Amino acid sequence: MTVIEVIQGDITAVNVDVIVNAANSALAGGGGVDGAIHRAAGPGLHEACVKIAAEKRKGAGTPPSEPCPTGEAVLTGAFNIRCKGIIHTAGPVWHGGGRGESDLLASCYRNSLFLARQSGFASIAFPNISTGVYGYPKDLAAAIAVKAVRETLPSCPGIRRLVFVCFDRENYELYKKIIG
Ligand code: AR6
Repeated sequence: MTVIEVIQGDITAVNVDVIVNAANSALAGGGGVDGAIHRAAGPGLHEACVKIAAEKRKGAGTPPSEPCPTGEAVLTGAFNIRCKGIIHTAGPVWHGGGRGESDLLASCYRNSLFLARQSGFASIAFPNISTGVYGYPKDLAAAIAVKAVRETLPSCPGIRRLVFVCFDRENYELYKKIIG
């Protein structure tokens, strides 16, 4: 059984094996949690993202595939952050719900967990993907996140602890209510 926790705080300071970044499909860096993770990790993280982006673009056909298509996940080192790795996933931009947003958001959680399992990590922390700049309604996103991890964790027995790290009070209250 995996322990699921909810905390309010900064994901760069959470003591887990791997933290998840709400990135963009270009792995180009940005604001919000992505900005906080890049600042805490230092310039090595940017270099790692540039390298992955270059490799993905080189190996692709026409048009070249994005470094991290929406709903998918890639792993880098953690550099100056005190964990073993960082999983970058690109959440969907909210367009009103008719463009597959819920499936794409669930895929972010599922694919991040599969990547953590494949890498042998025993604990993982998630931010509230897509609920900042990407505009996903927080209540809908929280329900999808919890459902996706509850459905996926049984196939990831090595992951013993999962932490939802909520930055804002509203998300924290929503997750507390769902998880109990
Ligand atoms: N720790 C944990 N959560 C945080 C932190 C932090 N230090 N800082 C912000 N959040 P956002 P998105 C919360 O906008 O909506 C970036 O520019 C925040 O309160 O970071 O998926 C990327 O490069 C919110 O609940 O990510 C992409 O271009 C949640 O993190 C784009 O934004 C997600 O907000 C991705 O947008």
